[in-house]
Amino acid sequence: MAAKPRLPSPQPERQRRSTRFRELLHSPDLEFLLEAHNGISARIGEEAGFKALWAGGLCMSAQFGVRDSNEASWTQVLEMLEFMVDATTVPILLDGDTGYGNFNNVRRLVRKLEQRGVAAVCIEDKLYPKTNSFIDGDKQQLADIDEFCSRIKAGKDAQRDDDFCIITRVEAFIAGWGLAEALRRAEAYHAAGSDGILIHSALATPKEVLAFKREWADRSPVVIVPTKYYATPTEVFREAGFSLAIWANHLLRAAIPAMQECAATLAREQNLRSIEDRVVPVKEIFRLQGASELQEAEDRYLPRQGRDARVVVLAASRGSALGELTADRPKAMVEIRGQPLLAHIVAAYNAAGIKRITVVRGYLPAAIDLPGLAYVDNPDYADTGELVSLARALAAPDTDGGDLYVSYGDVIFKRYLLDTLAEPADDFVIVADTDWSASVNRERAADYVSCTEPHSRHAFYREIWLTRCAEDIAAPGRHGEWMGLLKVSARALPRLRALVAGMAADPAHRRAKLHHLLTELVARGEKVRVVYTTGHWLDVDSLADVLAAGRFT
Ligand code: SPV
Ligand code: MG
Repeated sequence: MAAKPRLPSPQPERQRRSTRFRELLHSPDLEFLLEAHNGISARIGEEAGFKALWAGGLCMSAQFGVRDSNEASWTQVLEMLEFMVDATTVPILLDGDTGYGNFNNVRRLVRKLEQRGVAAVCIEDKLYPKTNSFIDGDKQQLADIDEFCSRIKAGKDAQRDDDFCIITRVEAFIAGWGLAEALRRAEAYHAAGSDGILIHSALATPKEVLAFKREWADRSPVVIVPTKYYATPTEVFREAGFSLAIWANHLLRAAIPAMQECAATLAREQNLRSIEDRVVPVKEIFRLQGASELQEAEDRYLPRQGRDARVVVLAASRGSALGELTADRPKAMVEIRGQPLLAHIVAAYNAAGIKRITVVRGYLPAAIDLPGLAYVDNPDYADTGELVSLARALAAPDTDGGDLYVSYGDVIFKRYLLDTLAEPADDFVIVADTDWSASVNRERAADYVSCTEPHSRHAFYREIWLTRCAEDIAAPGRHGEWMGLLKVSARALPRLRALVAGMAADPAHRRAKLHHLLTELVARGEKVRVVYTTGHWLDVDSLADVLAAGRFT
């Protein structure tokens, strides 16, 4: 079963990782560390149940694509460790190579590791730059014992957390020296303050490490890396009393043939079919990254406006007054400044972070084909009004989820008007243009509003409510012109749906417009909040409007 996604440890850990590492080091049982070389492999290792991880130099340099010869700088290693620490909760033992220099480099390393939450470091008694132990091991030069002890002492003096461990790695067997040299070095490192000895061997049998452990006994914990003597039963290590066994490179070695095979197959077959069943679905990557935690956090922290909001754009009518311009396309697709009207409307919503948009089509539906939109058709557009189109849209699942914005397909507006609509938390909100005189002399009908009070500076702090919306409201009751923008809260959406469906089913409302709906809402006791603004919108009804829209900036 898939593990629960988890944010890299936002809660305080019960115990410091350094303390847990020290406990593992001193536990009477043989404990296991798995290699990890980046954040995702570290998380995979922890999920598999490893109580601690080995940030190995070989695999970390390999994942960077460089050699295990200090080609990656120690700060690059540190950067990667930070990701690994963030991706996990278990202690990480860094393979710190030789300590990246002398005593001074080691003490700075220790401080930095503590700051980044790394539990422990292992340093080996060779010279900088190091070479991997399995490459010409016997040609490798060991560090001077006293000089290496100065690295250990400086590291121990530098640590601020008493539980931070410095493991010292004895390379005497690797370099072709015998048991006596290994013991002499281990003794000196122990005296210098080392917390445990990693005894390394490149033999195919555990002969050397077992001989060391017999002589060393329990002076301090002993760590092994059985890469070459892999065939040895684990029971042998347990009986010998080793403290930690490190599986030092196996995640990367497992990944390499999988990647090689995948790459070769894709290069050969030039399609994904045969590979799909052999790779994890991308959702497994998301899980390992903790993507669902981020989604929950977005719900907690991000402003809701726009994220779940839906839009219905009513674009069913032809717009006959535009003549030839709408012979082959509906009005919503007439171009203004090189873009269909509808594209301007979509852009305004998108700019406000709203992307779930359903367009109701009627006249020449195939001509409305902008990408990324949902479409609902009203085939009866020619003898029905906007209310029926809205009813069709509200019956579609796309309009469910968050607040709903209703817009006309021939009204363009400045994006800030959406913020104006979004701000009040009321169930129904409309914007009304106080400069209604701009429409008075035009031939088309306008939707006027009558409100609880007219616009005035004194009304700035007061909430204004709709009392009626109609084409025939005369002055002085005419307080503004409705711009055709309506916001309905997610809470009120079921009520709107029921009302619209009921009205649309009534033949008396077959040609009803949206102002009928607004007036009906008020008649039913719903409060429709009115926000007064001035200008910054344009409805496109005539050729003169098309020209004016071209100048709309
Ligand atoms: C590593 O994993 O980087 C080690 C172990 O140091 S070994 O490769 O065996 O040297
Ligand atoms: Mg190494």
